[in-house]
Amino acid sequence: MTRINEIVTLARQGNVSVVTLNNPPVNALSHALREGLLNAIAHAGRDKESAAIVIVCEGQTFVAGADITEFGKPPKDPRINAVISAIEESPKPVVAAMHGTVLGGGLELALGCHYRIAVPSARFGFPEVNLGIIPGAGGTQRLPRIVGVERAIEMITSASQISAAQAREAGLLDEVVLGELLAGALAFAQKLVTENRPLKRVRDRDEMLKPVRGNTELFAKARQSVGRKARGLKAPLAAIDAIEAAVNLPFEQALQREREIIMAQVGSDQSKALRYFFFAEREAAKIPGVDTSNQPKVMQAAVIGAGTMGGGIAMSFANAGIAVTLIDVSEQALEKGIGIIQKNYENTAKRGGMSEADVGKRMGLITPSTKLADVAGAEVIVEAVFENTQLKKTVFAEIDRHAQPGAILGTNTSTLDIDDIASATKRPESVIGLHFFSPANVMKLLEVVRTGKTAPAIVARSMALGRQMRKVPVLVGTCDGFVGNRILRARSKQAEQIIMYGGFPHQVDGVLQEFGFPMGVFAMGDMAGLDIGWRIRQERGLKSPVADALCEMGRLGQKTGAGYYRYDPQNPAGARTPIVDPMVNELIVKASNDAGIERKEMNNDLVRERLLYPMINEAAKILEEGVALRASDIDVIWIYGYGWPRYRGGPMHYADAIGLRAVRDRLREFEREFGEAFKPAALLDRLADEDKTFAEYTAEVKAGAAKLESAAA
Ligand code: T1G
Repeated sequence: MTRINEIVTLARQGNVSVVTLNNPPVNALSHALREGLLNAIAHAGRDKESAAIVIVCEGQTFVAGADITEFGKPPKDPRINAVISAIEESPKPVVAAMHGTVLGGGLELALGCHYRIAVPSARFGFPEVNLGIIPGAGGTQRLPRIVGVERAIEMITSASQISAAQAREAGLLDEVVLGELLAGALAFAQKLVTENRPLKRVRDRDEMLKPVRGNTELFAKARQSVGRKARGLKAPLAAIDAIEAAVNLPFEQALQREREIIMAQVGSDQSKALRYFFFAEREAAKIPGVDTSNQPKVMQAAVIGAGTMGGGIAMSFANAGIAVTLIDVSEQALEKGIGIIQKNYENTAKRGGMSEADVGKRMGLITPSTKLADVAGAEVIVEAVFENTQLKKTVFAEIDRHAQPGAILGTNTSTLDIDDIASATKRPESVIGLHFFSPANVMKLLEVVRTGKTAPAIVARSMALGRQMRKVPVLVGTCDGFVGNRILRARSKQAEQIIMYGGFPHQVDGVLQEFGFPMGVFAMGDMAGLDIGWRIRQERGLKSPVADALCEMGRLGQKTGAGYYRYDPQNPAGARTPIVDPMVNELIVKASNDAGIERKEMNNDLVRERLLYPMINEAAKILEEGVALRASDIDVIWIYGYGWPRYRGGPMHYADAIGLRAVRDRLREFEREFGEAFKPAALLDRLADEDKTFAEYTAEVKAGAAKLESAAA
């Protein structure tokens, strides 16, 4: 065996050279890997005893793409394309032997090989658009030559993965290896040599392109449907440009076109934001001083309350293969809750999202009960009863009596004081907020809310449980509204102010949708039901002139056919599509007059800044209070829980991109004109004065914590 460099080795077994890549954790195509691979191919090429070459990887996966940490830095030779050309031009057949998740540059590398084989569990895909770029090493050129243009467009613009069986069926794989991968690869390579099989260069294939050459309609249609789904993300449309070039231009020219497109994208705001988010999402799982990785898997859970949230949470447990007891003291409510769960699963099966057998299996994991004592066998209990402190305390006192020692006692409250709820037990250190988002079986975000008393072990197990449930758990501290809702409240307050001072609901919602949110504030209020906010305002003695007036008129939103907007079941654009109602705008103008407010027209930029800057300001307060560990955690919460467009990175990344001084100065202008509510947070002021970013502040805090930790060690 020859060690080419620290992560690439070369060995020969009989007359087959084996190049082994070992760049943990995901064999990313770093500079060292590219260099090592290129040298290994050259080395094997010169070896007279070698008649074929196999490329295989150590670790969890074959190459999972380019090294994202190298983006934005000066590129180093050899580039990926040079390595792939060397493989493609090899006088000996090169076989990619794959396992794990073969993604992006990894799949491009395989497409540069003459043959591709994999184990049955391997998965294949081009996730580049999730990073705001297109495949940049020939993926848009070679993939359509094998799987066809339409399938290539679908795979690259959706970033979806396909299985080994699907890849075999699509012609992407020459063989699925049932036994040990390397042994299968050696036998396959041997066969190529013995049968003197041709060196199939993908770039030479044209049979899948010829039929669509010049077919502009196909691409126009693709742009239309992809454009609709992309909602402002640019990369999927750019990918269609590159694939169209593959069809209509000579290979090298089209490859150059692909290169030009990706080089322009790498420096784009969208790609910077998406790459930031890629690492932010992974960082959120890491809690200083708490080991969340080696935690035991949860086998048995219990959920209390079979309402909308309780039912969705029980489904999330079952979807992750965790047995769950769904408890509701009311037999009727339990029956209704179980019925809704069954219906949800059956609807998913009808849409082909799961098999009938899966429906049975998931339902089999959910055990209904009316007895609170049945929490006894659960390692985690999630209380999801009506949002009332006294009721929750009664439930927690009961849970405390029956739950096993060490059980996680979770509450799904979104507004109430968790310390107060925990005080109803003798083990407040076991109590934690597990704040799911509606619909809980769909939404990925899980706000894990620790109190001052929550034990680190409960935090660690709750974070691990979140990942086991295939959620994105983010750890936050307690405060009114935690992180997500507290920032949401800042935006909702401004939205109400804007319509009182000159704007209208459709303008506010239009600005947010233009920005990339799936839905605006007022349309979302109508969807959730305006009575929820109305009840909370009445409980807290708060007023909202327009919203209160609408509720008093019975306009509670979609469920009553009218709220801020009107809804028409016959509407060709859809029964849930908001229709602007002049009556509501009149009501708003009257409310302003009654409040003695002089209305002024507002342009969209002003509306956008008045909605988003107070959010950033509230987030800065959350950060300085330590309720969020990192600025990036706030971004993960808003992207996974509140529809902030991923390609804008989240409110904190967005603020850093604008510049904190500009945000702070604008807030000061608003403070002078609209009052104290816009007063910049102390942290925002400091960072603006020091010309720093929230990301730098987070790095400072992290370094400070590490220093303390090592001093304590
Ligand atoms: N580059 C650098 N680091 C990476 C990485 C990558 N491509 N992929 C993962 N990591 C790090 C990650 O930050 C984490 O680090 C650790 O590996 C484990 O990741 C030319 C230009 C492969 C499915 O987009 O989707 O190729 O937090 O926690 O859940 O056309 O990682 O431990 O310090 O996610 O087992 C295209 C991205 C690149 C794939 C594994 N490829 N990765 O999931 O582990 S662009 C991607 C993933 C490209 C070409 C273009 C997942 C995974 P840390 P993890 P996992």
